[in-house]
Amino acid sequence: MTDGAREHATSDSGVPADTTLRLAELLETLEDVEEVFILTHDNPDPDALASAAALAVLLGRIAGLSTRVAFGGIIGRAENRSLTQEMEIEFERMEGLEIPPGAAIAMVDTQPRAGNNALPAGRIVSVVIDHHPERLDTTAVPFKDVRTEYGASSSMLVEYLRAADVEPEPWLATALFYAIQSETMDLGREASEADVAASMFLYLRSDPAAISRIRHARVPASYFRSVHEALGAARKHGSVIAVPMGTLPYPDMVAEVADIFLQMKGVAWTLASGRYRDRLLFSVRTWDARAHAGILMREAIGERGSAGGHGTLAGGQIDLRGLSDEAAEELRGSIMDDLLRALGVDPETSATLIRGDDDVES
Ligand SMILES: [Mn+2]
Repeated sequence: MTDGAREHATSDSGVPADTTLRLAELLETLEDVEEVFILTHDNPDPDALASAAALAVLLGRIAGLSTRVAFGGIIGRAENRSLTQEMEIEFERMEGLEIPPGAAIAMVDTQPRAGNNALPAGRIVSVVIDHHPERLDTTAVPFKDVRTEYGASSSMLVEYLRAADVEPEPWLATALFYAIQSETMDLGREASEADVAASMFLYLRSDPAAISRIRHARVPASYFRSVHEALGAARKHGSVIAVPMGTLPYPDMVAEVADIFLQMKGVAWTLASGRYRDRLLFSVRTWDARAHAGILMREAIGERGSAGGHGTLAGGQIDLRGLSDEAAEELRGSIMDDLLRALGVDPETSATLIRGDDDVES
């Protein structure tokens, strides 16, 4: 093999050729910066946590930059709490936190003004690395890498690590691997070849026992209370299941509920809603790979709140401050009905899930 051929083989091993260029651009953007404040979305999921950590490790190792990683909201889901316990990085909560005026801000798995992050108004963002559709406010960001064809932001970060020759330690490989699997339903949902390549690379470097501890994390009793409530509240409208929940133990529960019912035979879509503190939360899931769940959610929520997502999964939220409980309940009902109508089913015609009429099919 000639030197040239070897060079080509190395640069071609699962990392797009332009990653080196992107990496150089990223470093150039942060050239005169000493501290980078990495912000991800509220109530972060594994993809948000792992990609934020990966960016911190990358910038620390190749540019000697000091970094801080933060998020708004809380980490609720048991698997995600267990994940952070396996990670050797400190996550800070944005509540009561001020971003140092001199720090550059990098956002991962979210974008400025996406409505799902705690970016203070008026703060300029230097870096965006994300796989959600590009937002208007991202246009002005000096370094933006938005790739909607990727199933996970974590897969993008893996390419940066590989291009920079930064070998991820087992805890980081574990976090990134788990993030990609959880975000893509084990590479079955909106996963690209890049997500598969990143997973292969990571699995060899991960700690399988840690992955097991995360996947099989113990859940609190409140989880079962919520599942019990959800089973009773679920209504089946043809192939759509709608689950109006009351108060949630933590914000992610609304997505967990939507996931649970998607497992049911004959179900194409699931919608769940519930309340956490002063927020009304919505979650939608579908098996339809050609669907536009993000657009569906954004249209249903409209100006009343914020929403976003991908083709097959999306979320939305509305600030309930100033609304009475009755008004909040009415608002929730009308948005759930709008979502059902948008999916072509009648909100008025439904069956309960437990002891329903159509649960006898094999
Ligand atoms: Mn993501």
